[in-house]
Amino acid sequence: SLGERRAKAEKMFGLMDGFLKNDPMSLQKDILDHVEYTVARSRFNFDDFEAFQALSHSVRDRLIERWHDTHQHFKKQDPKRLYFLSLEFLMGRSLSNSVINLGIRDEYAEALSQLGFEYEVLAEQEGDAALGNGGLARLSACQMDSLATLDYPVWGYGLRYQYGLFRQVIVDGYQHEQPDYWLNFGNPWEIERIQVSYSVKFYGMVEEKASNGVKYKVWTPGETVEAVAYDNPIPGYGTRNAINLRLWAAKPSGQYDLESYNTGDYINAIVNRQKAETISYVLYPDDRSYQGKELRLKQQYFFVSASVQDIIRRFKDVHDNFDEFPDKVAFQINDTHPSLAIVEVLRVLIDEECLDWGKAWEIVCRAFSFTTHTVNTEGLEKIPVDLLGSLLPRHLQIMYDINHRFMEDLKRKIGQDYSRLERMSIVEEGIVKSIRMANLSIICSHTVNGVSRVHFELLKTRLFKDFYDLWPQKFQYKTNGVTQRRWIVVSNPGLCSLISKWLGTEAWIRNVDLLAGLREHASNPVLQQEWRMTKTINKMRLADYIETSTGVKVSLDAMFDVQVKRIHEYKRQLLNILGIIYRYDCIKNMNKSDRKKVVPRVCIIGGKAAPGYEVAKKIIKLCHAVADKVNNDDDVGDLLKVVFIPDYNVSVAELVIPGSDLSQHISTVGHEASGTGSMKFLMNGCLLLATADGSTVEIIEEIGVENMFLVGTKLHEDPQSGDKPAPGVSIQFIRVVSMVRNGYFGFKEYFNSLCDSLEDDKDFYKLGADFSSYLEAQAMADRVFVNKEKWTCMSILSTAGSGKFSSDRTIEEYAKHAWGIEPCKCPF
Ligand code: GPV
Repeated sequence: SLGERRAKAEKMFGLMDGFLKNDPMSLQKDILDHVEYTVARSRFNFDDFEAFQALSHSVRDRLIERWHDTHQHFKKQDPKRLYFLSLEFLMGRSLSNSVINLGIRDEYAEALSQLGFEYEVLAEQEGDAALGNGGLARLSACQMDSLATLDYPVWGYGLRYQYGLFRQVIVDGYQHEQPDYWLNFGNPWEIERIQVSYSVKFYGMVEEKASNGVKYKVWTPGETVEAVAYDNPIPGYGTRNAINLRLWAAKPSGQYDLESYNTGDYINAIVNRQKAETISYVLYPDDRSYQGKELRLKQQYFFVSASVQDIIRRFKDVHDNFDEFPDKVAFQINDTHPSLAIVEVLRVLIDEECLDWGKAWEIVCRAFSFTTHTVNTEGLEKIPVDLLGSLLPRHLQIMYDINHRFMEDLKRKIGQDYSRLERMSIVEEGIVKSIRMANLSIICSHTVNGVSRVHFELLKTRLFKDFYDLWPQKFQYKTNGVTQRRWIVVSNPGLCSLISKWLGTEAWIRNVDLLAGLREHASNPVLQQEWRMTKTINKMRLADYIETSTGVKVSLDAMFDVQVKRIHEYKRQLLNILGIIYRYDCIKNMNKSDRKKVVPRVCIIGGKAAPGYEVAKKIIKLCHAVADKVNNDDDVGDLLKVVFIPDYNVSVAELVIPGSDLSQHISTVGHEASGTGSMKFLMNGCLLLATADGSTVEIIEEIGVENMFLVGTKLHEDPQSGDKPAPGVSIQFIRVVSMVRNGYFGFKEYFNSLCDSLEDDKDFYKLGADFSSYLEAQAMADRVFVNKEKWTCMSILSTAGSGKFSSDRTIEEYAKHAWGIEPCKCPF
């Protein structure tokens, strides 16, 4: 029997004395075994890539061991679990993160060096897992790291795209997109679970039937696709816990369409069947723009349906009714992308589990928590009713049912205020009748979360005011955070040991508030000296990378001034470039002795533009046009260099952030929900030049405005809010724009529309209004940079004040105030 076999297995396991061993000798043996049996190379002859593969497999074994134990433990304890649903996870590389979280980096490094390999060289062999676009997707990845580290019983769910975010290639200064077929060389970090699979239904029709006078709905699908699970262990730091990120891949269904086989067209029948796989092929690269594409909706439902089936199956393994469901299951939906999960749970409970509406509704409303990441209505997802009705006919009915009940209820509460009723409806009437996924998510969730304090204020007063007035208790915010494990320990080992040395402990890696202890040493010349040394080493690495990726040689004495993030008009990379043009123009107009006083700069910009976002692509081209002119001007030399780093991604960020002196976060006030890049720079002791937007407002509170360079008006003085007219546009602004317009950097026609968008009345993102203040902040940065003691002190205080911006803090807040989950720590 199964019981007997288990008892026997346990006894044998006892004899094998437990876990894999982590001393360098055992690690060496493991690596060589994987060279021979997994990679199938000779143990006397293998290259760096093969060594990387074997190394990864040996790490994977250790991950799997912990991951098994963690799941055994969760199963035994049966705590309330969190299910974190996101269509995007930007994980980047896994090797270094894993060995650090497992606490065996040094052991591996030693084992490898005895085999004649260098750990760092092998780590560089790994490609990025780029299953996401930008901030939203990297936030999920940081939060998974914190969830594992803090021992929470969690499952992450997502899609296993075969093509991640496109690779950006620059040709003649223009962006080109290339496919990222990231699975080409295998992926040692996933575990394929062919036996874990579910059927997902699409299209077809819904009929009403009745038995014994009870009416019910039957959905007969027109297409069925199989979802297969790929599990990705996520190790915590300083704990045995390793949680699971389950990603779904589409496979042709096991149910054959006999008809097409019988017609004799065997080949075509196979080809058609195979098309099912396209659902999970490719990540949509347009961050925050929704075009109502059928394939995107299919992806959303595919991932949601498989996840919900898996979650309900797990619940039913130990429960025979749904009374306890909301006490055992918490759903987190990352923006509205997974919000079909709400409707899917309702559908399963009503149509398949035969609960009545009232009971099902109560369960759903207690289970879901929703986080929104946007500040304006254009950022909200809408799905055309026609599309929904054809792909998911039963779900559309349920959405109408929810809306009907909600509208009736609302009328009783607020009376005949039709314009408010219209605004709050799930259904948007108009040329294209659509479903407002945010309204659906708010109505059906117990918690609506913002991602920073000012974002929360905007939600209450603008974006979701109608809903806030109705249900103030639903609205909360948890300021975003990032994980110090990836963004200091993995990517900046020099700073990591320096911090530990001065704090006298490594405890800050799990308890980041301890970084505040650096404050008392901020002016200590010994620490300052070591701090600068660490920065210089990181700048050398970055300078090498810049030279290999762009061909530009940069001076280490220059201030490395960095803006890296997705290219968006509201993020104002254009403001940065206009500032660079101003600086260039100033240098050109100086005499030789004045030039000696210029603080040398390397201006670094990086980021991808959505393939269809024309303006963003022009901004990239302008950056290159300016770089061409400036970098080849002998008058300028090392005083100013401009570089565009191609293909910005997580692993490039890990190199760029530690090596920068200054970083820019200059979105138009009121447009960045939070911003998380700033937090990574802050932790790494880079000074911020930023507008008081999103989470920067909270960063200022933590480090003090005197420790950064603030640009522009504060949010409460925002001219848009009515109390002050916009300040006039400066003469400098007019001059730099006209230089572009007149073809000073070439491509006159091409840049025309960019210049037009900066005209007074069209300058929606207020570049003109903020230009003077931007230049002042930049001038201030120059003045401080030459004062090494002051700059270093500010840098140390930046790191010291970054504690609040750890995703550990964010996750604790979610656990307490939104999810109601407790840690469930696996014994060592
Ligand atoms: I909506 N964000 C993103 O990366 N993609 C999106 O589609 C949407 C939002 C970002 C916000 O722009 C950032 O301000 C925020 O820090 C980040 O999400 C994480 O919350």
